[in-house]
Amino acid sequence: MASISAGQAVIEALGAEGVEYIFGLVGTTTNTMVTALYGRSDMRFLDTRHEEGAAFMAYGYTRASGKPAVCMTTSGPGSINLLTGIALAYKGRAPVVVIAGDVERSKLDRDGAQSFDLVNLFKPVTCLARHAHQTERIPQMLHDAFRAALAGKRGPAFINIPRDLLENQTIDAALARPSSYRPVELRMPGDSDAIRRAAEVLAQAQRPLLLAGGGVIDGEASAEAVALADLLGMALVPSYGHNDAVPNSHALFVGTPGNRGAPEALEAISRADVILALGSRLNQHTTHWNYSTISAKTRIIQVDIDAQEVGRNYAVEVGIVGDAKTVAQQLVQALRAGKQDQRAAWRTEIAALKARRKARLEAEQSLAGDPMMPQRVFPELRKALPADCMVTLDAGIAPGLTYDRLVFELPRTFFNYSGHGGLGMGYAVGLGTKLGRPERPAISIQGDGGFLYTSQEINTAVRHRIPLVSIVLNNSCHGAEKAQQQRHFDARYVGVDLINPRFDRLAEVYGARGFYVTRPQDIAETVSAALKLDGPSVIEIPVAEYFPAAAKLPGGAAGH
Ligand SMILES: Cc1ncc(C[n+]2csc(CCOP(=O)(O)OP(=O)(O)O)c2C)c(N)n1
Ligand SMILES: [Mg+2]
Repeated sequence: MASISAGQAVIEALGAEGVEYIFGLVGTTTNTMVTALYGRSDMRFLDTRHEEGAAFMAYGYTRASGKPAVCMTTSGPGSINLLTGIALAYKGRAPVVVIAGDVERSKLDRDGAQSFDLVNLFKPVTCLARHAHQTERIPQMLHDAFRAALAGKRGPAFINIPRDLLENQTIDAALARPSSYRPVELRMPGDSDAIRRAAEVLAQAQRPLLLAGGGVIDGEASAEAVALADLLGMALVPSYGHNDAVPNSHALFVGTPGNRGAPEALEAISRADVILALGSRLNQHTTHWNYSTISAKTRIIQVDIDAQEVGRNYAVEVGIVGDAKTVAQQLVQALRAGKQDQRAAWRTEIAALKARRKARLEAEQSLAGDPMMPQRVFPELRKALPADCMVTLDAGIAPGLTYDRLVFELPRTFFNYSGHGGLGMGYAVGLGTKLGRPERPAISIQGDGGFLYTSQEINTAVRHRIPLVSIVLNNSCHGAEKAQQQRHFDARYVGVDLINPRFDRLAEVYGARGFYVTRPQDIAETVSAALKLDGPSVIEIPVAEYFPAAAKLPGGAAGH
């Protein structure tokens, strides 16, 4: 058997997985691997200006494409800089495989230069975190990493490789097919008895509601969820953060719940007598984990690929372990056999909630103010964004208005902080989504606070020609926190007011296109023009401060 350099063997193993990009930043410990990419056209080192940007881009790439992503970074601080983004991938169920170079084995555990216990640092935010000890086992460890990253509800995996295992070392060149070391199709049906009991509960329901969670997106179950809702006249509500789980134009779609969502969706949830939580863990923002939104009398059927999630936050009437698509198909089949009630009264109620939401959002078109109220931006965005446009949100109060205001028709078009809550992820995650799905238009929406966290990645976007349209809603403050200080701390403002550069000019300095829009009537046209460019652009829109009436105390249910 021919031998190849160990660094090359790592790259070949990634090639066998169909990896297109390795997101990272160079360092001495990874040069054995990175240089093996020289001259390759099927795989590119996507070098960022900070490792955090690499982790965020990897997250965006895998969430948009559904394919695993890879990060490669060097020992100590280089890999530590990934942590925030990898924690996001952990919360967002994203298969990101991290390959970290480490100092040589003889220098480990001696407080040496750039030497830290990376495996233990990454353990709480990964599904697998391991240290390589033997050159020959490196391919096997990579297989373990991909298997762990893609199993169950998915997540990041971390492999730490001391540099002496790679330098001047060779390895057997034999390549394994992914299907030989990990399942490539994970379709797990629900237990037939549980399906029968769930179908009985659903058939008896008067006001059934389908809560479509992240498992509907990852399990590609949108069409099956809609078929089930159509069959039973179920209200369709995505769980918080997963607006793209079901088509928002559907007649039974109400809106997204949560503090940033539609009150009409919360009303639908509280009115439902049966909730089918499909691929949903009934997350905190959707439900508050109490009976303030969900009625204590409501019967809950929960479907999740991970048995650990079933019954975790609420007592369930029926718990089903299985993949969302297969279980939804099983339920449709079980229920088609019987005659289905059309639930005319419930359908009328759903239509009324929808109409109320529509009127509420349309009224925002007449909001006046200079600078404009941030809500005023959204009717204009609705005009400009194509149905397949991918939208990435940062944290912050103005970007958060998106949850209730933009329309999503296709899965894998909406990306946000996924329960991680880290400000500053929006821009680089948005860049990753565009690489993951280049045929779809992509925008990111962030505030002035969030944008400057990773704005240095405009340079990455320019160098790699990534045509992301980035919209900065500039209220010259950390608005979400200013709202808290105004409401709960007698407006004693500390650390919340900002003085910013002009973001459009910043973009131009980096070599990207910049736009500055002050009038609502210019927004749609500018966004449409920016979406036609073949390189990155930044659109700054000055907006007013906005203090929502319902801001909650820190540590309470409000989240941003
Ligand atoms: C990493 C991180 N640091 C701090 C916070 C707390 N935080 C949440 S929103 C916010 C302000 C966001 O400001 P900006 O991006 O300008 O958006 P705005 O709220 O003004 O619309 C801060 C500091 C956080 N969520 N994440
Ligand atoms: Mg702000």
